Amino acid sequence: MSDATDTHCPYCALQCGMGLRRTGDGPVPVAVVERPDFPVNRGALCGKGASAAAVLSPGARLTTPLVRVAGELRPATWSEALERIAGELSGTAERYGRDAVGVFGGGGLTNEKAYLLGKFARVVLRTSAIDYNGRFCMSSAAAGGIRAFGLDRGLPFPVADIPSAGCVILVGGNPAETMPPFVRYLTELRENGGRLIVVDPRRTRTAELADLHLAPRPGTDLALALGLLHLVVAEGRTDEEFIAARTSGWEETRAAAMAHWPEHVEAVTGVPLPQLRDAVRMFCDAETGMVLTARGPEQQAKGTDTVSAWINLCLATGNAGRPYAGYGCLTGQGNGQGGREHGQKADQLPGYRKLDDPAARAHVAAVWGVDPRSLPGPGRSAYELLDSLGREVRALLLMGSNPVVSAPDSARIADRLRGLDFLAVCDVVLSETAELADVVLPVTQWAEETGTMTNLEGRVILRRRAVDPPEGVRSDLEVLNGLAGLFGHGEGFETEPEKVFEELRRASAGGPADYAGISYERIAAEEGVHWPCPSADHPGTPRLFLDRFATPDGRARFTAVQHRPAAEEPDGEYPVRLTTGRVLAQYQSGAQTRRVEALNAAAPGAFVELHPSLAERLGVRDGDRVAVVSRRGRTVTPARLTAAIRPDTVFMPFHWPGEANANLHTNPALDPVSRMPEFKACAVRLERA
Ligand SMILES: Nc1nc2c(c(=O)[nH]1)N[C@H]1C(S)=C(S)[C@@H](COP(=O)(O)OP(=O)(O)OC[C@H]3O[C@@H](n4cnc5c(=O)[nH]c(N)nc54)[C@H](O)[C@@H]3O)O[C@H]1N2
Ligand SMILES: Nc1nc2c(c(=O)[nH]1)N[C@H]1C(S)=C(S)[C@@H](COP(=O)(O)OP(=O)(O)OC[C@H]3O[C@@H](n4cnc5c(=O)[nH]c(N)nc54)[C@H](O)[C@@H]3O)O[C@H]1N2
Ligand code: SF4
Ligand SMILES: [Mo]
Repeated sequence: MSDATDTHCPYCALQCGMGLRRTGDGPVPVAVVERPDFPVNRGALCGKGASAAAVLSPGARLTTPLVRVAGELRPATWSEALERIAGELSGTAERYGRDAVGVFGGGGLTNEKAYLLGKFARVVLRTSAIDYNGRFCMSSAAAGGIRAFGLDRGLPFPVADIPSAGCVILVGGNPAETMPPFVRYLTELRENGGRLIVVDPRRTRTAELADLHLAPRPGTDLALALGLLHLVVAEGRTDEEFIAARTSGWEETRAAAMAHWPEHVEAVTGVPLPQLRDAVRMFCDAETGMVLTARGPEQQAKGTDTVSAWINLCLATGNAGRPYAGYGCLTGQGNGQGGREHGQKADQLPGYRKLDDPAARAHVAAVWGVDPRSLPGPGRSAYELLDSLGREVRALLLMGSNPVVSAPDSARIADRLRGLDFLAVCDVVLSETAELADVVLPVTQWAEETGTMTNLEGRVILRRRAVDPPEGVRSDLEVLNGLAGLFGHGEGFETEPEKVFEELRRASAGGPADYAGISYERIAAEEGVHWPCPSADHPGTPRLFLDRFATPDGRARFTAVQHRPAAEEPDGEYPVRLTTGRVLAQYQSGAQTRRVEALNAAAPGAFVELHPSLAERLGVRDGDRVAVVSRRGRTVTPARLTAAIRPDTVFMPFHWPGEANANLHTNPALDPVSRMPEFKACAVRLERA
């Protein structure tokens, strides 16, 4: 037995198991140690997880509330800070109406926090203006999944199933940098004789592992998937028995794909026709196939249709609803999955219920002890909420996001935040968004508190408190309890995570994401429990859809989709495509990881990645500072030359604020269904700086 506390990483959706051992009285109170028994990562951690304890040190984090006085953030007591927030939020509601008070959450929050934040918005503030950063993450996959299967769970199978598939197509994901311990499932797949196809405009470290790498232009995945489906039909490789028995809508989808000629697809995507044919053969020759999407195809203004097109390919080839086959999305944030199930999304109630469904409202209102008619209706999506700040929404409570760095068209959003009458931010560090706040509340972090997270497999896991938080810091649950109390709602806002979870179980009971049978004890005993799990004697559901899909008739639905260009295509003035994403050693807006020395040494700052042939035309050498100019902004960063990227495309990571922030360029064109912004495709011009 080790003396370490079993818990999980504070960062991404793999939620790697790790141990925390107390180290005594140094500035960092615990050391991260291996936890080889946890099945998902089997002991492996990436550098971010291994160094996560550094953010616990007092030098890195906030330890006292801050209140803006005469233009400056100054230390304050908890009661001053909480009273100021409650006073401003209620004053705003009185002056402008309840919907003028907004709430913005995060997919990194535990299930308990996400649940209580949604309840706070609906029961205490009674505002419809709540959404969260998960909208920027996997919302297109969620929308596509619901449209086809009637249910959205990132992966419908455990990651350990992946090596048993015959062929995996990974579309726009770079787990070698974004989920390193996951890569072993891809290498095991190949060791077992399975094939791997990677679709990415860059030859990433992940693409290096593949049997076949397709490098489309950013924003053309929908055309690519339609082209593959055309070839599947043309070569007679559809699974007619499966289509007849378990799907609906094939004829329209078939017709749409047949109207989509492979030669046209080659021209639109830039992927040579022989490679399209190879991909179809590899996928159809395999006994079972999986398609996994990540942010590449999803973060587009047509992300939902793009996901549907890839799901159509799975359905047409019989690759769904049976073992070692199917469509899945690699969820991103630590609780990207659970965060979208328990009510911080604009249209949602706990258990993945819909806010506009009378039965759902009645069930949740009964658990909350309120009149269903008192619950507000659905509100605006994340970007639309942020864009309304200072106009419709005049005061905002923000918990677990840093939109000054991570929102599309970030200069505009920073202006909107500055235009607010009042901004309160709960964070562990003084993020770029917290710097703009009127009140900043310092909260506990992962090692200092207990709570559940739901990983990319729909596995509900338990993070355990391993150390006491420093003096002066409170948990998000305590913050919500304190604020609710000031609004006269002393009851119903528990501060004990397990009590909140018990209430969440009841609120989710009978909903699509049913947690009723999951308890802290079971999670500990079983290394996590997969939802849906409706009762204590139910084993949980690692694999979905084996008997039926979650649609009313049990059949998976095809959706006929058409390709369309990116919202902003290159032209004479802005001739180059910009796409954005991640590097190994930084996480998201960098609020946490930019405070870790070892990670900054590995990834010290922003850059723009471009092909040597484009660089030559511009007269730019490796390391030169270049200006990237778009319709929305201008950034200056060092050039990084690599033949691994398409010559017509440049790539910027988005982890850094200020003059190099990639989101100064990104286009907030929204997907009509998921309201996802187009992070992965806009048009720019490069100049020597
Ligand atoms: N190191 C690190 N790991 C992380 C995170 C982090 O910030 N840093 N964040 C976590 C979160 S929240 C998320 S959502 C995941 C994201 O995980 P990923 O989706 O793997 O990450 P990205 O880098 O955003 O995008 C993946 C790939 O999409 C490619 N791409 C760009 N445009 C297109 C396109 O139009 N089509 C296709 N097919 N591909 C395209 C990029 O070149 C990139 O290699 O990572 C999680 N893990
Ligand atoms: N250009 C471009 N932009 C992107 C993307 C892209 O691919 N390209 N990807 C998008 C995606 S997928 C995502 S998920 C978003 C993420 O972008 P953000 O929402 O900005 O995510 P983080 O940087 O993780 O911000 C989380 C903040 O919450 C704090 N925090 C962490 N844990 C807690 C907690 O328990 N409680 C509280 N109160 N605070 C906490 C952290 O310190 C940090 O300041 O970025 C999006 N933006
Ligand atoms: S892969 Fe994700 S969960 Fe695992 S250690 Fe790295 S950041 Fe943490
Ligand atoms: Mo994400």
